[in-house]
Amino acid sequence: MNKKWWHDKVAYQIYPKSFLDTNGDGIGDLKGIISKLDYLKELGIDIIWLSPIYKSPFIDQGYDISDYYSIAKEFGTMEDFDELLSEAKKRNMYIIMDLVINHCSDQHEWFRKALADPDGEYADYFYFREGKNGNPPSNYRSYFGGSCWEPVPGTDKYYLHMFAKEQPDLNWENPILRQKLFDMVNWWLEKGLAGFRIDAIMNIKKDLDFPDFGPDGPDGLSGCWRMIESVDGIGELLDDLKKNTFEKYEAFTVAEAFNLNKSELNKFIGENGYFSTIFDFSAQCLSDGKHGWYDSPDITFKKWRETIINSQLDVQKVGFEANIIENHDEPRGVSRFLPEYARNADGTKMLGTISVLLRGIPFIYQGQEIGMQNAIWKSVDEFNDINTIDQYYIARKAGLNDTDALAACSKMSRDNARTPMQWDSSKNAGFTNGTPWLKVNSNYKLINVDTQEKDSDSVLNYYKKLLSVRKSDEYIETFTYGEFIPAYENTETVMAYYRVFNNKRILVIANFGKDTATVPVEYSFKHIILSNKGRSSLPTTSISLESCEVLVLECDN
Ligand code: TEU
Ligand code: CA
Repeated sequence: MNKKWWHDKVAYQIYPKSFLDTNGDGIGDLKGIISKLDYLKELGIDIIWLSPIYKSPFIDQGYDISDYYSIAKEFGTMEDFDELLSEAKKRNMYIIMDLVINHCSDQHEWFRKALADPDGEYADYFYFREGKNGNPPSNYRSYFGGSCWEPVPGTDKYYLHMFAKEQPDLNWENPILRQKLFDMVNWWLEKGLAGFRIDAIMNIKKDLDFPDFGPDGPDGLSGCWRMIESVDGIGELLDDLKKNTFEKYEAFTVAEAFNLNKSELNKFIGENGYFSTIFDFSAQCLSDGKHGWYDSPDITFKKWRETIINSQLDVQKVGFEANIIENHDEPRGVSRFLPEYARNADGTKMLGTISVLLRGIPFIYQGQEIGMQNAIWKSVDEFNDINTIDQYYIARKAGLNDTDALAACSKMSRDNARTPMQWDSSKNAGFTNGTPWLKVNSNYKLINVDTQEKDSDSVLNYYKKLLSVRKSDEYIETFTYGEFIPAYENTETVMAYYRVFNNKRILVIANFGKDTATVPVEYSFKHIILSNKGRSSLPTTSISLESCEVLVLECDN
C-alpha cells in the first residue's frame, strides 16, 4: 500500500454555529475557531473539518448554500477565513470544508435565474419536470417531509428537492453545471484547503425516469432514497469529480456515503478510489426506524459490537474508513451507545478508546472530548432543526401523544449534538455573552473544558493521552496500519480487538457490562499503554475488568 499523508492523522469536526461566539450575537464564528486552534493542537488534532461556513439562508444550518464563494456573514469574512488557514498552517494543522454539491439554496443565483426563465439554460442546472395528471412527477417523500417536488410558479412544472424545498437538487447530468462545481472546488483547493468532507454524495445520481415506488407511509409517499438506491452509474460522476479536482491536489476527502455494498468499497476507498475515505455509519444505522425516529430500535451491546467488528474486517482489506461515535446529525455517542449505568467519565473514556484505536481515521466531534451528552428537551419548541420538527409531527400523526413524540425526538434529535460547546461553568457555558441560538445543555457546570483541564483524571485529559498514544512514535504505525483482529467475541459484555503490525501486537479491551468480566490471557503482556482506572499491574493468566474499564496492553508477540 502506498502511504498517503493523511493515513495517520486525527480529525476533529467543528460545527461553527455552536463552537465559540466572539461578538455576542449568539452564533459561533471563525474568530472563535481561530482562538481555539491551540486547544485543538494540544488535544492532538491534525485535520479540522468545518461544517458549512458559506453564505446561506440557514434553512438547514448552512447545508443550503447560496454562494459557494463567500463566507456567511454570521461566521465572519473571507479575511477571517484566510487567517484561519494561515494560523492552522503555522501549527501544522489542515483545514477541510464541507462540500455540499447535491443541492444548493433556492437563494443561489442559479436557482433564481432558473425560476425567472423556466425554459432557459439555468433550469437545466436543476431537475425541472412536468407533473403527471395534475400530480407531481413521482411520489417521492423528501428527507425532511412532504413531496420531493415543488411547483415552479407560473408553469406546470415541478423542481426536485430531496431535502427541504429550499434545497433544490443540482442536475449532475449537465456538464456545464459539473464544470462550474469543479471550478469552485479547485478555487478552494488553490487557496490552501487540504480537502473536503463531501455531503450526501450518493444522492447526486438520479434515475431520470423518476419511477414511482409503493407507498411506505400514511402520507401515501415513498422515501426518495429508494430511487438513488436502485440506480446505477454514480461511479462515472464520482470519477469525473475526483480527476478534475481532488486528485491534482492530493486532497483529503471524506465522503458521507450511506448504504454501500461491500463489493463497492474498493471503488470508493481502494487505492484508486473516488475518495480518501468514507464515514463508517454502520453503528449509527442500527437505530434507523422503519417509519421514523418514533420507531427507532434501541441498540444492544452485542449488535453494536458485531456491527463494528464486521465493518472493520470488510474495510481493512480495501482501505481506510473514518470512525465516529457522533456528528452534527446524530445524537451524542455517550447517550446512544452506553447503557445508563455507564454514562459517566469511565464509560465515556472506554467508548472513546474503542472508537479512536480502531483501524481508520478517527473523527472527534466537538464536545466529544469532554463527554458531552444529549440535552433534556422540555418541548418541541426548543428544537431548531428542520428534521427534528418534521419527525415530531410524523410521530404525532402515527398516534403518539406529545410526551412520547417528544421522547422519540429527544433520543434522536440532531440538535442533541448542536447545543453550544461547553467551555466553562460561567453563563452560557462560556459559549457566548449574548443569547445562544440554541439552548445550552443544562449539565454544563459538570461537563466543561475549563473544569476538565484542571482535573488530571478528566475525560479531556484522558482523550489527550489517548491521542498522544495513538500518534506516538512507538505505536503510530501499529495503530495506523496494524491489522484489526477481533477478540473475545463470545463474551457477553467485552468488546476487544488486537492491532497487529510487524512485531507489535496491542490488545484493546473493554467491559461494557454492569459487573466484572473475566477472560483468559491469550498473549502475555509487556506493558500497560493506557488504563482508564489507573491500573498498574499487568494481568498474568486472566484479565478481570471492572464495569466500564478499558485497557490498552502491549503483548509479547
Ligand atoms: O446529511 C445527509 C443525510 O445523510 C441525511 O439524509 C440524513 O439521513 C438525515 O439528515 C437524517 O437525519 C447531510 C448533512 O450531514 C445534513 O446535516 C444535511 O441536513 C443534509 O446532508 C442536507 O445537506
Ligand atoms: Ca458570533
